[in-house]
Amino acid sequence: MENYAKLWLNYSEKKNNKDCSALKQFVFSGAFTSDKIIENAKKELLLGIKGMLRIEPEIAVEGTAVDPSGLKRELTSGSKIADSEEYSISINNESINISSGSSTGILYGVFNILRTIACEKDVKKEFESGKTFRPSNPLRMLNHWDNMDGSIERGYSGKSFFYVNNEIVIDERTVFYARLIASVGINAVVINNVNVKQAASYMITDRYFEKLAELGEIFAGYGIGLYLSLNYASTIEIGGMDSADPLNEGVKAWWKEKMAEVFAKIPTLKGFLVKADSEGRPGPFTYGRTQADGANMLADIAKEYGAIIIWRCFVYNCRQDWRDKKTDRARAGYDNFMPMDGDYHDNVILQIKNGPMDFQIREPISPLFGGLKATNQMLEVQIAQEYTGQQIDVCYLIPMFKEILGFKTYAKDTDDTVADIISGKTFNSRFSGIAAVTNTGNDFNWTGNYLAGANLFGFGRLAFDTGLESAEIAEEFIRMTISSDDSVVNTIKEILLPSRAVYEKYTCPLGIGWMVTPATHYGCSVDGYEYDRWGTYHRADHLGIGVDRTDKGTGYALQYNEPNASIYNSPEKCPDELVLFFHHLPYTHVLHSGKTVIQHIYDVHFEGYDEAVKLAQKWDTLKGRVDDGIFENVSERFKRQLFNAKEWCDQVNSYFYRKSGIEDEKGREIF
Ligand code: GCV
Repeated sequence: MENYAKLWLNYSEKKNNKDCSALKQFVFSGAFTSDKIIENAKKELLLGIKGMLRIEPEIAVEGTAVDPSGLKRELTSGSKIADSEEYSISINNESINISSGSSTGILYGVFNILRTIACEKDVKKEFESGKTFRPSNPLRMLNHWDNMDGSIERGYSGKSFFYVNNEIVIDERTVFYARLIASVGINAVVINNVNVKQAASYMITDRYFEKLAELGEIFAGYGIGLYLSLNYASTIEIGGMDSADPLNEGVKAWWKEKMAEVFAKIPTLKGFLVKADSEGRPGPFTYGRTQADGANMLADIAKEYGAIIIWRCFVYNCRQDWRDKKTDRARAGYDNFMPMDGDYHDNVILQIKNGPMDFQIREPISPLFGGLKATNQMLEVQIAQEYTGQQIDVCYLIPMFKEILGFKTYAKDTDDTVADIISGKTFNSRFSGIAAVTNTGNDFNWTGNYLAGANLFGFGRLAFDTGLESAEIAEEFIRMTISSDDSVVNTIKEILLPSRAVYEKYTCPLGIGWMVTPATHYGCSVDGYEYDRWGTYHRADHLGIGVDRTDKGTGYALQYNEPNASIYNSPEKCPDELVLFFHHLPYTHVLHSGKTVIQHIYDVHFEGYDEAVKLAQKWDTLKGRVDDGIFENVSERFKRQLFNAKEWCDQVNSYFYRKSGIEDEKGREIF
């Protein structure tokens, strides 16, 4: 018996699939080489069909050409990763044909068919007239913040399954993980924390090469590229030099030699992720150089190996003085990265967090999306629920990601959205995509709360096809992972779909985040970050609340393209859900909703708690209708969520009642 749940790859028998006659013969065809990926695709198809339909299919493989590795080909010939991953499924005379220009496309076709069966849809009907699928985003990546001592920074589901005591562990779970994430379309994974310290700095030395090569092969067998987070100051920390200046010839020579060694020893390695000049990490600023200088130096050397440098834009002053109202952390990404737009070399991708602060449940979209016009860009979201309930509180994040992707950036004159930019469409960029800080660990169910699995599943599905709806994705997850009983499916959907809005209600009114316990980031502490150095303030006094980020304040609102800049700059035009992010307003200010700011704060906190109670009650109705282990796991989390929601409700309401002295119109109990 495995020590992990098989989640959506459980392949349990599907009794409702009546007509299976078309599912006995499969043909894999197209311009691909028959390689490890094809072998894995065949294995998966056999396993899935046998498990779900109790029949043994025949599989014919008709690959016709060479399929060199995607990234390398893209760097040398200008072709696109997403083109090669496209695949089609059709049915001819009782046989199902999956065709693609790459073996990865074939594997995705197999997972598509297995998903169709697992969701008990009629395969014949689905593919009768033939369908083609093309990933929306070239790079669909997971970022692990796993440390080599086995801990996970912001991990809420146990320890790392990659590392124990500074050693890399490779076992059955590793292979299952590769299958699990490939099945939802993930094609890239960074396996170590962006804060690269201690043993992790030695990943690029022969201490770890052998294991990394083995791990890279496993991932490559499922079309997944291996990436490492890099210590920017490696020249100093492991090279014994006294500089990490990107323009220093000695530093460049060290990296040249290092990368030659690393790529020779880990042939499947596709590139590096770098957090520099951020939260105490070293970077080019130390030497008076720009972020572009740092990224380009590494990228120029990595290019020879068909590799890319993903450079994070999370660069801000984390030693701020709360008394200083001019310095604004929200401005930092744009201020630090915009001036060099066009200077980043073509195998550099800037990885940009969805909001200008840090993964709050509600933030505006980073103005770098729409600002940058000549730079490869990638969106970074967080499915690890650091600020969104820590996999205790249920919070299905896909509706939030849909909003982010759909945001109109006005990057050109058209309606270009974030999705258009990161897919490569707006600027015809060569490298782009989406990354999520992942929510997995070695807990039996991988994600702590079983329902948090919907975020892992959903992130992959959405990254592959940004057109999918949140409800569709939730339904697939539930049917494949928990139950195919229609009434169970509907009940769980009714829990997942509103859960983000519920969480926002009891934690983050009108876009004012950060009223959270410092350091751990779980639980309410209204003033926890108010007099701290992190640049995260609500600025509440007895008259009002909010941060003035308009032209009269920090000027952040003006970093957006029009018409967004004018909308955010005006308290009348700014959408309610962000109004306190952009404006300092009196408690008596009347919102678009017709409520005052203070009444809104009271109402959403009471509602948020009440709605959380209703979600928990819905879950209670599933006793005996879902697996006992799943039922107990989620029930236990709901108990903690209700305690948390009640604390948030009472603390926030009491705090603002005491500050403002204004009574709740509805006379509810405030302390
Ligand atoms: C990996 C926030 C988190 C840190 C994280 C950092 C980042 O500050 O609290 O744990 O570090 O973001 O994204 O680099």
